[in-house]
Amino acid sequence: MLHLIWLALVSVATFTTSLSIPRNTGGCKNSNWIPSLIDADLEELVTGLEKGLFTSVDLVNAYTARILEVNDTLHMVTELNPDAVSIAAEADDLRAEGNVLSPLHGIPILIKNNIATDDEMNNTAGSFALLGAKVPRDSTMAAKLRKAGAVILGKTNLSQWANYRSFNTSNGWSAHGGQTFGAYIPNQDPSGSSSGSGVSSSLALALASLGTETSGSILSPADVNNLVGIKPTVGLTSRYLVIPISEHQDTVGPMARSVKDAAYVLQAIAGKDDHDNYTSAIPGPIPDYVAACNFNSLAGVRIGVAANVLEFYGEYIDPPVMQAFNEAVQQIADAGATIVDANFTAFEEWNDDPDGLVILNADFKVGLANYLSELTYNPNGIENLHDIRDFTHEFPAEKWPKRDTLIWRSAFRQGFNNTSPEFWPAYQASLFYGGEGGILGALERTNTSAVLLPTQFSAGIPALVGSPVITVPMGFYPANWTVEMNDFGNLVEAGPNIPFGLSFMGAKFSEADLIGYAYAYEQRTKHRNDIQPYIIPSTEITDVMAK
Ligand SMILES: *[C@@H]1O[C@H](CO)[C@@H](O)[C@H](O)[C@H]1NC(C)=O
Ligand SMILES: *[C@@H]1O[C@H](CO)[C@@H](O)[C@H](O)[C@H]1NC(C)=O
Ligand SMILES: *[C@@H]1O[C@H](CO)[C@@H](O)[C@H](O)[C@H]1NC(C)=O
Ligand SMILES: *[C@@H]1O[C@H](CO)[C@@H](O)[C@H](O)[C@H]1NC(C)=O
Ligand SMILES: *[C@@H]1O[C@H](CO)[C@@H](O)[C@H](O)[C@H]1NC(C)=O
Ligand SMILES: *[C@@H]1O[C@H](CO)[C@@H](O)[C@H](O)[C@H]1NC(C)=O
Ligand SMILES: *[C@@H]1O[C@H](CO)[C@@H](O)[C@H](O)[C@H]1NC(C)=O
Ligand SMILES: CC(=O)N[C@H]1CO[C@H](CO)[C@@H](O)[C@@H]1O
Ligand SMILES: CC(=O)N[C@H]1CO[C@H](CO)[C@@H](O)[C@@H]1O
Repeated sequence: MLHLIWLALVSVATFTTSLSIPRNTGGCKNSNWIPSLIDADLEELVTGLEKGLFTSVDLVNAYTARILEVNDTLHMVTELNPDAVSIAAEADDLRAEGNVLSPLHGIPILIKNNIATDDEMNNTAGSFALLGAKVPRDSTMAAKLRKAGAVILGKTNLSQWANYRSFNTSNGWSAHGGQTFGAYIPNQDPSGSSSGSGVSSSLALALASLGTETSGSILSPADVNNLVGIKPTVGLTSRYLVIPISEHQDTVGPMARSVKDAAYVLQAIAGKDDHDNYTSAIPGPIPDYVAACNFNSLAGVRIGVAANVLEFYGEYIDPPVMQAFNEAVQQIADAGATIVDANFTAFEEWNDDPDGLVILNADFKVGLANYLSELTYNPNGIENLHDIRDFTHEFPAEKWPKRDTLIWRSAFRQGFNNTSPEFWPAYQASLFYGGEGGILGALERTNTSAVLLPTQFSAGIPALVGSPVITVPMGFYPANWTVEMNDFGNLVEAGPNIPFGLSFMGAKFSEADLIGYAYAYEQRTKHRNDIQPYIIPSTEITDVMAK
């Protein structure tokens, strides 16, 4: 098993048949058809709401019951929003008056527990240090969801501090939320750091969820939880009042069961924000991401394969992944695309560079202090990384030293932060590996519109330049695949039935194009339907409807 440790501890995982549950195929929908939640897409829910077949309150109650069915096993949601039912009732009232704010109106969404809300819910990044802290207002992400009429149903568990704490821990573990597990094999490594968002979306515990990514934290949990994940261009979605790792690399994006649902969510959250000046780089109006979902969008397009990255990993690429990838490339060619090599010319150089954490270390110290300075109530008086380290070492539930804080030590040992002159050359090197020597150079030189890789290899390079990536389910590990544990020894990292995805990497702000290609591939393959989780909540909308 190849262990890829990007900044967001990506672990590779794994499949097979298991139970075969009948799925809604879309056939025989009579006019009062109520979809099964694991299969329901946004448009089906909206149809049901419009026809009055069920209400947003019903949706909140159904999804909540589903969460409670599996929370003891999977620990994917850390807090439910105590106001969710009343928010849904308001959405129902507005709809009854003909006032529908957006396609997400009245639709429950879960958000990662590093995206702040100005309500009863805590925003902790999984640390007890921030339990009870208050923010001055909603994060821009939460505000945009509310403005779209969505119901923020709860907060999802994550790898603590978005995985920026320990070199030896487990994906999906936080002191405050416990250990999240994936649903495709018992004790599955959910990957991270948007672990709870991944598990929750896959089991339809909400329509979709928001995750955050610094390097792999949306893509990797989407990969192993059988999901579509969109890692947007840094700056397309505001990070205001999101607990940061790196202003240069952090981004917030949707994790959903289909490309179109993810597109709807991205539509609601993308856009400029005075509180995050990286959003000022957005070129022009936000495109119509939903309209970009076009079955024919691969026709006549040049698509690259980062062949030298595949060669670099060589025998470490698991045969089921390589086989599925080769099939995917063929299907994309069959859909009308021209396939060419689009190599990342500095890939080996990047891999050999020992300075992998310099940018993040530098950004984290400053960004974290900025976030903490925004708090209007700070119960433990935590102002900076030193305070957090001290708190973590002294507070038993933080499980130190079993869960180490060695990433922070590396940040302290690096004497400078992102305001110092030393930062600049390191940042330029990083931009070179990701840009000219990475994805941006590859796109430019080969005149391609997107570059493909198996998702487990796709996060690191685009992270360096903040360029977008979309992952779509591509396959799963077979029944005879050997079970392997993670290094920490508590999670099944590889084994039968574990899904994996295909990534489309593009130029900055090319999300609409990537969504088109991803949709064209998804609609031709529908690999999400190939496998079932071993645990599926059973509550459906009809179970909670007032009789
Ligand atoms: C937030 O944390 C506080 C302190 O532990 C707790 O009392 C409160 O119930 C939490 N909020 C929610 C919505 O769980
Ligand atoms: C945002 O502000 C920072 C600090 O003032 C600056 O370094 C950066 O270039 C700005 N970014 C954009 C996209 O304007
Ligand atoms: C790049 O590819 C597009 C088709 O995707 C084509 O129309 C265009 O002429 C090509 N440009 C160059 C410089 O080859
Ligand atoms: C890309 O890399 C592969 C593997 O190293 C190599 O065989 C191929 O020739 C390269 N393609 C181009 C166009 O340079
Ligand atoms: C960043 O570094 C500068 C220069 O060394 C220092 O003055 C500043 O306090 C540091 N900021 C943080 C948040 O550590
Ligand atoms: C697993 O099964 C596949 C065919 O289904 C076979 O090609 C492969 O050799 C088997 N692997 C092991 C480790 O038994
Ligand atoms: C990681 O932690 C586990 C559990 O504490 C331990 O068994 C293992 O030896 C550690 N690995 C390393 C490389 O420190
Ligand atoms: C925190 C929380 O909501 N936990 C719930 C998990 O599910 C069980 C039922 O199985 C509830 O009793 C817990 O309250
Ligand atoms: C809401 C919820 O499910 N919270 C759970 C998170 O995980 C811990 C254990 O790790 C449970 O005790 C909580 O109930």
